[in-house]
Amino acid sequence: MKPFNFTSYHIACLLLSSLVLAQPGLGAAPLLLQYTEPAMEWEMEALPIGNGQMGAMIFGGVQKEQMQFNEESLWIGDENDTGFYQAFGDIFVEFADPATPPGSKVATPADYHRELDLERAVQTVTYEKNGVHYRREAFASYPAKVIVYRFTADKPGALTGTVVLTDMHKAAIRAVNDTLTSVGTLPVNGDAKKNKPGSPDIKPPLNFEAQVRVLHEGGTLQVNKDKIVFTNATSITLLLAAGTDFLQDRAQQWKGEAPHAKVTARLEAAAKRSWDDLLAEHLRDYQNLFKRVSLDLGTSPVAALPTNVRLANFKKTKERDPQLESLLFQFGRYLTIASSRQGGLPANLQGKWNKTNRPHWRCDYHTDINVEMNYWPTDVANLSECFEPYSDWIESIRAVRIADTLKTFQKPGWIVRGEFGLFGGCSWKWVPGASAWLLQNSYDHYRFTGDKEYLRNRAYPAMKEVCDYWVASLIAQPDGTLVTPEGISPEQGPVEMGISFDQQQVWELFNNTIEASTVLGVDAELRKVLIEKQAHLLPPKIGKWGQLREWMINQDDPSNKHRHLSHMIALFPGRQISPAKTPQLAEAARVSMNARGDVATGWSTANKINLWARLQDGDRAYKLIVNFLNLIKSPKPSMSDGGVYQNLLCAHPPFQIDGNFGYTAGVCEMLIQSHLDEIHLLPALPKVWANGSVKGLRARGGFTVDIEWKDGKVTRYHITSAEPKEVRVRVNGEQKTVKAEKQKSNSTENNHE
Ligand code: FUC
Repeated sequence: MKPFNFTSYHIACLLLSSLVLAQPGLGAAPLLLQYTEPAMEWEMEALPIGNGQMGAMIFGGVQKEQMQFNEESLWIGDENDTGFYQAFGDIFVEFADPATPPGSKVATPADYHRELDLERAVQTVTYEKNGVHYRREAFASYPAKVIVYRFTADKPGALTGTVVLTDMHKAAIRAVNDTLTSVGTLPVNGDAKKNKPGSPDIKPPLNFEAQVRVLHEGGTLQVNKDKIVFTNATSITLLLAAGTDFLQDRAQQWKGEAPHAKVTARLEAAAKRSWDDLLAEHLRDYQNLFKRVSLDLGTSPVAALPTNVRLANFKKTKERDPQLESLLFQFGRYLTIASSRQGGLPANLQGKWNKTNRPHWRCDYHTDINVEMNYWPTDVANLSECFEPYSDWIESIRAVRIADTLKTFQKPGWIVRGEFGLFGGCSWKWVPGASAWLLQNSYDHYRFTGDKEYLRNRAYPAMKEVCDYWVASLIAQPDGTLVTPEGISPEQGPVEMGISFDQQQVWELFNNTIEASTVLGVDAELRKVLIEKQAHLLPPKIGKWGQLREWMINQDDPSNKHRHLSHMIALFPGRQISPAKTPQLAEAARVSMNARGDVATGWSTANKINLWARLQDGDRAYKLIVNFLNLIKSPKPSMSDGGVYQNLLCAHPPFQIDGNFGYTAGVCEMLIQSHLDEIHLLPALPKVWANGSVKGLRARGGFTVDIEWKDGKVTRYHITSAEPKEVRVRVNGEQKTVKAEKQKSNSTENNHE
């Protein structure tokens, strides 16, 4: 480990921040991930930018910059098989070292600084070399659908080098004038042939294209074979656009317009605009979403230090770094905006970032917790627009799943396997309860937004289909109890009837569908059937050692430390079990959680934050936050000890983004809960968060909530909604009905003391 070289920048920051007492609201440092060295390693050190449609990981190398990039629809796979999310390519910018004055050593860069600013979604690298100050800035624009990367120097003509585009599928690279282009076709899916020899290609191959436009101020450009050389420029700006002919429409065989025209149009439009104009548009778009929520858990004297240093400090000393806790919370929101935007595809196992064509676990949409966890924070953290890609994707795959379920099980409705792809193809084991879990997210989105059209046209029809599967599949016991057919409790234990995971998923699904049909005033007959079935479902059981049973037959082993907690769905994200309504079952859940322990993979640690929050045990939830802030220094896969890398990406290990989203959801769950038809403020506040504030969180029923607290008690809260309406609030141990005021931009009235 190289000794950390304190630069003047850091000493100044340390002095400044040490003047600030660790009091909330005083001198909150900017939301920066910052480093004093380039990234050497993709997974643990490079920094992500994204606009939903594209993602990029940037290394910040001085002599040679690397930007690895993805386009969200570049998948192999089809309706038969999950396939794999693919890597697209890399852009390299190799600088020719300005002639080093004779006799002088080749200067290394001084004052190197690399940062990702979460408030602007801009990545910046600065350093000084041979008396010249260099600056790079990159962002991914959702409105312009391009990635923009500018390199500048404070000495005219200081930039000479080569721009290289590479392609991960060996597509030919063309260099013409100021543009590099890669064009190629993906095979449909090698796996379908392997898994189901002779299976027909359910869809035609995918065509893809990327273009990089090189703009420059000063100096010259020239083509050199398949590269572009820039000489004595004062600035260069790269514009990247990429696309495929994917169309999210099975009836069109998932095939839309060829990518060339739309990729070219994006670059042409962006090339006509100034850097300032593109940046201003990007900031307006991004900050409209990101700035809705602020979180202040206190300040840290070390907030100005490099992020990797802070993480290492924390791992060694366990000295609280409140601004690291809130930085990681906001990083989850940043990643949601960067990986899931309207008109695009949902965040997969790695969001939109993937460096290989055979990624871990296919970089797909695993259905037995991972893709669901990706969307746990979206509504509560006030990013409801970012849920749309998830909803669009579910809508697009229903027909594929219905056909496969009918063919395989001769049952109506639909279920899925554990591995799940873009086109509805799936692989690995069947997980019958998982399709209901996918739709728990879908219904919860309605509960937050109150959008009846979405409920009527999207969520409810899919929920009814999956209800059809379970009504046709439940097995009546002699005493009339309804149990689910043989299934697995993801991902361990025997195949059994009546496993808790399935029973709880069915209970939630029926409960939500009954509620939805009432809200919509439809399907009274179906509602009656579901009410009757729900009442006869095998309920959660308490076992011999006081635990919440995971199986109907198999005995739970108190020494079982499995990362999955599939029998806890009813506690979170479900609402069948709660301390308020089912105290005995909640206590049994606590016993099971204690038995499972606190060491787990990244996403499992994040899941446990949410579960302990639902048990209203803030100190225990915080213990898992401490565990999640565990700096992991190796991408070597581990099925037990997770945390985060120095770039704050979740380490399963390897990299898996669901833990980032699960962490953000968990912090929200500690501060506000609204699943039981009331808004509970600070339901799981740890002692260490004695003083703080949060603004802009959402509660089910369409409410926006601000909370301030001191010495562990709510001192002020403010609830607004689209239209003024009453709402039940639980605050400081007291239940009351208050009036939420109409949402205004800077409303200060109606603060409750
Ligand atoms: C499930 C989990 C694994 C991993 C994979 C993507 O199989 O059990 O830990 O997260 O999904």
